[in-house]
Amino acid sequence: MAKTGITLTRRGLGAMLAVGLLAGGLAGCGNSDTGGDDKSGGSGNGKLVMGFSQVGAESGWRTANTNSIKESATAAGIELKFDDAQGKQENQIKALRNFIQQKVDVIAFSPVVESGWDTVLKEAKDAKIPVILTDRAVDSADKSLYKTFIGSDFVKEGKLAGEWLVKEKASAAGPVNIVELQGTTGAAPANDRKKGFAEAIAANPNLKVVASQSGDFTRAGGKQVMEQFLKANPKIDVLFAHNDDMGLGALEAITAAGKTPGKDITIITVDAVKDGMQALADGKFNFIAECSPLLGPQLMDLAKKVKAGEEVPARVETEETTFTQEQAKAALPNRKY
Ligand code: GYE
Repeated sequence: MAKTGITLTRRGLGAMLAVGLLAGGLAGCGNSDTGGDDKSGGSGNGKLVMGFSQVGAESGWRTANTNSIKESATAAGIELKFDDAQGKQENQIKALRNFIQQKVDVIAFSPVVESGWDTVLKEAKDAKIPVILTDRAVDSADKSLYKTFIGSDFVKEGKLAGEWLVKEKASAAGPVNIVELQGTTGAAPANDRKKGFAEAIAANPNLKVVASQSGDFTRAGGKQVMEQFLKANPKIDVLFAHNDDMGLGALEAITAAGKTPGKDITIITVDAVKDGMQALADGKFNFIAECSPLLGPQLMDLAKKVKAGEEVPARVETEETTFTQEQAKAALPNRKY
């Protein structure tokens, strides 16, 4: 993915939140939180109207992301029509068509999978409604179908995870067997994290992925697939899970199989949500590559710029770091999500 654009900083988030709270509380929760029912375009009160289609509620990351978007919309004085697609692309397409019909000012969405968006994006373009991609990318060849993309570099996250493992297992004499819990099939973070990790571990021929399957980014999925991995593979040395939640689900399967997570099996995950950081601090995980869900403030800022016809960078990248067990212990008391 192109590396142009600016870096997201979290400066200003506190101030924006404070303004939002003073302005009358947080946006409500619920499946289809459609704000006003005005169908004639605009909010009728001068506010910018944003239609936002969320993937679902599959993980701690997603919950933090939804909260960030709702809180930042309130803080920025943006009317938010929020739709939860419950993990289904068809629901997202329906939601986008609804937003087009309602003539919202800006559409933002986090595409559940990468492919299959051209038709509906073209419909938005024809209706002159700008689209901002958040968190996950689409594979459309026509880049004019959306204004900008804000989110993380998932290939880099996979690479950071793999590079840590290469160092950790540098002195391993024999084969190191790795199992991989992939995210949702076809999702950008699943495709890209797999790719980055594979590229990094190629540096040590001892490191071998012996099984790789989707756990759909959920705890239940992670637990179930890890159970299968454990049954089918007598020697598992490492688990790479594409997010914390699948890693947390896998912990149960590993313990139930009589193994000690973090010792018998080295566990690497992505995200760094609170529960993941706790597992890392407790010695059950070994390493986390961070992925920030706090995209709301920057998204609202971009929406205002896009609406005003201002130029925006093609890609706005989030700031990320990595955590070892010691670093997780230090960071945990101040972890907000
Ligand atoms: O890592 C995972 C969530 O798209 C970056 O989706 C996001 C991913 C995140 O379900 O926990």
